Amino acid sequence: KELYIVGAPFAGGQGKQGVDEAPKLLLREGLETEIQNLGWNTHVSHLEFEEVKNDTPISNMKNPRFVSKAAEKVYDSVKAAAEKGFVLTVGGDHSIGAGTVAGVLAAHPEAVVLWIDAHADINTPAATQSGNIHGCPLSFPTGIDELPEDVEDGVFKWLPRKSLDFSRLAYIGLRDADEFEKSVIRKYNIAAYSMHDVDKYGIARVVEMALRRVNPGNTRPIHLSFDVDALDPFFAPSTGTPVRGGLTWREGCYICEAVAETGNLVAMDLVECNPHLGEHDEHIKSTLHSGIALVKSALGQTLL
Ligand code: DIR
Ligand code: MN
Ligand code: MN
Ligand code: MN
Repeated sequence: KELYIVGAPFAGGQGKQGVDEAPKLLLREGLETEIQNLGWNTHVSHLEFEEVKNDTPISNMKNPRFVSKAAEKVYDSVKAAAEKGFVLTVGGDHSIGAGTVAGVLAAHPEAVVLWIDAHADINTPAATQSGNIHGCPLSFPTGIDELPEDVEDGVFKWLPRKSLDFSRLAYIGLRDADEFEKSVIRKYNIAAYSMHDVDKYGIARVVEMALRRVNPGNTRPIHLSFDVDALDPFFAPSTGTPVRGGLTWREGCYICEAVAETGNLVAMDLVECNPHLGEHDEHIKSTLHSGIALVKSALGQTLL
């Protein structure tokens, strides 16, 4: 069992520094050894992202060239790793998800994506209100981004459009989707389970329904993209855009355990841990440890 940890210390998809320090800190807190203890052979790499000068907005996107180049680097690494084994990409902000999704789909074209997040991250370059590309990554592989072919400096030109069909994307944990994103979810009938659904059905049924929608018969590989802000701020306070009313520690871990039990999980992202945020050291520690617990749950840890 080979497992590739891709450190993606990238903060350019949103406005807060610090999220780029998470990969090294998660490793320092024991991420790799915990994974080895579950029986995996680990291979660690850390990407480096070169700054881009004069990175003026394109459409409403901030830092478009920087983010596009970084996500392309992530794409290359994830694609290569996914051809050899399990890929765990550790962010960084969620803009790298454009690269992880495209990279996993390049290696596993039939894969489905489970996006666990308070947010839907499917704003288009024109629709984004914040301009932060961490709120846009899913617009590219689904092909709704509407960036013209001759876009300035080839921004996001490397990314294969429509590699992710809407029928293969499911959300769990939503509670702060933008109006535009809600309209996209309705228009394309995306399998979306909000915190209301978690309250109503319980997490076990929600995961079951999500998997049945996007992966009936459990025949396809699964990519689990976990934004730590899906968890309630009580469990993950050190994140850039916390939203109250989120998943408990156990609900988050349960999602990962249930997906692991399918036997089809091939890749995971853990993103948006920001060790510069939080009121004191305990906040940072608990956020990092929540992240590590999610990863262990996805990689075969059992409670009995
Ligand atoms: C918001 C927030 N929808 C945006 N997105 C976040 O900026 O587009 N994603 N925080 O994780
Ligand atoms: Mn620092
Ligand atoms: Mn996100
Ligand atoms: Mn989020």
